[in-house]
Amino acid sequence: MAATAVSQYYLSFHSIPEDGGTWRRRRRRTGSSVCCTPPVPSIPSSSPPPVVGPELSLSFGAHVIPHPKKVEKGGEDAFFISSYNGGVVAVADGVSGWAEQNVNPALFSRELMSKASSLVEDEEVSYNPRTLIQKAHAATSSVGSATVIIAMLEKNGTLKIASVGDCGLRVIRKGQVVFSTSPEEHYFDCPYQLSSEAVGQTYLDATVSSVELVKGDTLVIGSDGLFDNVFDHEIVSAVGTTSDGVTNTGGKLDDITVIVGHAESS
Ligand SMILES: [Mn+2]
Repeated sequence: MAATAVSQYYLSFHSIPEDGGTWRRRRRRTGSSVCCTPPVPSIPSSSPPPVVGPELSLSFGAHVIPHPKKVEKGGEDAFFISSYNGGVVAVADGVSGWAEQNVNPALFSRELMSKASSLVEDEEVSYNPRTLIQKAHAATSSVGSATVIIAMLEKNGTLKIASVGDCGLRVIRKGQVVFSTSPEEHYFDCPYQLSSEAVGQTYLDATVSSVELVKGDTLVIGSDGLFDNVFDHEIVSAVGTTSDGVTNTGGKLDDITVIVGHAESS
């Protein structure tokens, strides 16, 4: 399947904070609290290194399962996929506490992804996902907040990742998770989030990482609705398996966005 340049936006729902605030509160199946001092990241070099050996690119497939109560609206997650360079993928998860203030929580995540997708080829972004977060956040005018992850593949195989909050990414190679992002949270169930308000985080709070992909690697990128409900070993066993799907009940009700990318020679 060829990588697609489409953008699609979906809506979701989170539990509403009792204090009327905008932090998301929810139950995590496997999580632990990670706190709290914002890192001081360095900005990676913006010059793409020369490609040695076969070029890599990502083919993507995406699936969204909205929160059962928000099926009609599609939920509050949003994502985009781009075939630019070796492939770009991003997921944002709108924070539902805004609904208490009569703000549609989907607007911020959807606009953030829309702006990011339009800035992918921006010269100043220059293959840097953290800069893409910076510019997309600055361009977003909707009221609200969202967690976000962006991954950009250079054709030499370097996957650059920037994440604010608890969306996640796994790299699976020969049946093993060889790379995993970690969620950023202020305290249990309170993830870092980009916001329209000064109280929120910025690109400076993003966790930045990179990983060298090889042909045949599989990426799994998703919102917390995926990683809170599915263990890594379950993701690994699902990858490469053709199935008509299994209906499960229980777990944490949330929007679930999952995007799977396959690294191929281009
Ligand atoms: Mn979520």
